Parts: sequence; structure tokens; C-alpha cells
Amino acid sequence: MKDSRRDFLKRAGTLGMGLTMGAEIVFAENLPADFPLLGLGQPDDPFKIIQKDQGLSILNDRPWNVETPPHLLDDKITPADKLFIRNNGLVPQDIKIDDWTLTIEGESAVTPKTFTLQQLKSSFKHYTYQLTIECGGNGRSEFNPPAKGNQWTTGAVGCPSWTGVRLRDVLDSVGIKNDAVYLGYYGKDTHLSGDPEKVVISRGVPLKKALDDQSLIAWAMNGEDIPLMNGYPLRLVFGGWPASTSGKWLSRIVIRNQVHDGPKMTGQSYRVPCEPVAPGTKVADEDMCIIESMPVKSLITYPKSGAVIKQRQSLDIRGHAWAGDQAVTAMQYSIDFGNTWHTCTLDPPVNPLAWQHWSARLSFPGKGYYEVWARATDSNGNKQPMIIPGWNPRGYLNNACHRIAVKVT
Ligand SMILES: Nc1nc2c(c(=O)[nH]1)N[C@H]1C(S)=C(S)[C@@H](COP(=O)(O)O)O[C@H]1N2
Ligand SMILES: [Mo]
Repeated sequence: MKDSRRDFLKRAGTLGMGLTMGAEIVFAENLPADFPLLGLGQPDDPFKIIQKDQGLSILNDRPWNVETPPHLLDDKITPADKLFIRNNGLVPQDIKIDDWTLTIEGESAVTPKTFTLQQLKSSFKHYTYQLTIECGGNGRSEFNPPAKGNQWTTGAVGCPSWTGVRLRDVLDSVGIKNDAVYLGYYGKDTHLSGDPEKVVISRGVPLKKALDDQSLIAWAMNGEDIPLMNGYPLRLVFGGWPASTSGKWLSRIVIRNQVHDGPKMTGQSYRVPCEPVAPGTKVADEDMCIIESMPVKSLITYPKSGAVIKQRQSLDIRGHAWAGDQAVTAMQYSIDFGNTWHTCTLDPPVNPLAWQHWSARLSFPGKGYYEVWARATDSNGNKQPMIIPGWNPRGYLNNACHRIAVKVT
């Protein structure tokens, strides 16, 4: 392991305490996990601790929940320091890369196996795909009545390039029994209570999604180690599905003969009413359905909202669009609050489940305040709603059109 990585892990170990001390904590081994020390002075720069761009927004630091403003998602391939963080627990500490293992088991596994990272890398073919991951709760802040949970605006999404092995190849080497229907993951993060027995989150996907070409067990992001906050050293990546299915700090996969029932798979978590409900309705658990493929959505990543341009100047806008398991087939913009729509140039995805780039050159009829709205259409003909889509108790799946303000002077 590189020295800088080791130092970082050490620092990340104390970060849960909220402060770094500016000096080595000599008897650190005597402290319970996450013991809140007093500290000597200024807290460390949180962006250094999480290794993210200073322009990201920290919604919460215990656990870390950090989102990316749209103009910082302008890159075609999301850089490591601009990928959002959604943690449900505390980041694992003192990761020893040589000791890291992945176990595949469960009632529908034929011969359970444990792989070291090295064995995983040397036993199976490597694949690299750009895959879009988006938190199911992205956009939650717009729902009314408000939904509890992280108040994400638009930034819990990204599309880095991931390298690893196909989940399918690994599952095949273990053997999948005929009754297998679902897969569940377990990671090495710690529950907020500090109780090592408590599982933070254990979600999964139906076997069909698990066996897709692009379903990866990944150890690299953009050609480097996955950042600690994003799952170092190993994670699942299921493009186009709620990112909560993409288990981080991956240590165990279970092949199940029933729908996986780990923490945050059941009840109201990552589920929406099977039938639409009026805003504010209480919905019984049995009337909630698991979110699968995410809905069609897009972002305007350039310019930043609030752009000022001169009259008669044209404005080049651009961004990305994605549509869960589908492709995006059309992209449009409006400058008159959705009354008329104009076609954008839309690129195909570099591979299935990667976001697609779009651009347009537009001009404005006169001086004043405008909003540019962007709207994507998926291969099933579904369009993004202009305003908030169907309300649901936990505030998932907000795929409303993204808007930016422009002033023409
Ligand atoms: N082990 C583990 N895996 C996890 C989580 C977690 O808290 N622990 N959070 C999930 C959720 S809800 C999301 S949205 C994604 C976020 O991935 P990122 O932090 O790399 O952006 O990771 C998922 N995988
Ligand atoms: Mo999430």
C-alpha cells in the first residue's frame, strides 16, 4: 500500500471523531471507536479528509453525505474528487489490502468460495465500463410535504469509469443453484452505533441484473484505487439502478433463493408506493415496491446557473442524460418555461449504462431573465416531468427537469 494511502487511512480513522488533533494521538489504541476527543484548535479541512473538491456540498459528516453541484459534473468521466458520497455508517478503518477477502455464499450458492483481492484479479477477465450511479434519494429536497433523509438537490449522481471483474463470472465459478433469485451484499463499514455486530446496509439486486455484462465487482475507478469514501478497496457497481445496490467496502455476497432481506431492503427503504398516492399519504409496507431501474434524467452542467450574457450573443449549453437500464433517445431544451422545446445534439453512450452527453447552441429574443430547462426522453418514450414527479413517503426518484437561470443584458 502506498504511504500516502496509509497516512490517509490513519487520518480517516480519526476523522469520525470530528477533528484531527494536529499531532499523533499516542494512546489511540485505548480509545473506543469514534470517541470524541477535545482537540487542540482548528478542525482539519473536511475536504482534505474526504479527498473531495472544495466545491462539493457537505450535507452531513456523520455519516458523510456529500453532493456535487451541477457545474462540477461537467466532465464526461466524473473525476474521483467530484463523485458524491453517500455513507450510511462509518468508513472502515485500517484496511489491510493483502488481507481483504470476498466471500460468495448463501443458500443458493453451489460451492461457497472466498477470494483474496489478488485471486479475484488473476482468476477472471477484467472489464472497464463507465457506469452511472445515482442515489435513489437524489432530488429529495424538492418534495412537498418534505421527506425525511438527506436533502439532496441534484448532485448525488456521477459516472466514473470502473474496472473490475464481471459479477457473473465470479458467480458462475461458485455455481448458482436453480432456485436462485436474488443477490445481497455485505460491506466492512461500521454501524453508527459502533456496534460491530450491526449491519449498516445490505441490499442487492435480482439475479437477472446481477448477471448483466456491465455488473461489476470493481477495484478501480478512473484507473486508480477506488477512493476510500467510495468503497476502497472493492465494491459492486450496478449502473442505472439506485446506487444503494452498489455495495461499498465489499466483503461478502449472498446468493439468495428469496428476495434479499438485509437492512434497508425491507419496509419503506428504497421503496415507493406500488400505485401512485396523494402527497402526504402514509403507505403500508406491503404496498411499497422495491426501486429497480432509475428513471430518465439529465443535468445542465454548463453554464452554471446565474450566467450573464450579452444580447445577441449565443450561448452554448451542455450536460449529460441517463435513463436507468434504458438509453436516452432524445434531448430537448426550453427557454420559455416548457411552452416550446428545441432539439439538442445527443451522443450515444460509450457503453450501455453510461450517461450520454448533449449540447445545444441557443439564443434569446431580448434582454431579461430566462430559465433554461432541459428534458430527456428514454427509449420507452418516457420524458422527464417539468416539475416534481409523483410524491412518495421517502422522497425517491425525483427526475424533474433540471433548470438554470440566465440573465441577458
Ligand atoms: N457498504 C456500504 N455500501 C453502500 C452504502 C453504505 O453506506 N455502505 N451506501 C449506498 C448508497 S445509499 C449509495 S447512494 C451509494 C453511494 O456510492 P458513493 O458514496 O460511492 O457515491 O453507495 C451504496 N453502497
Ligand atoms: Mo443512496
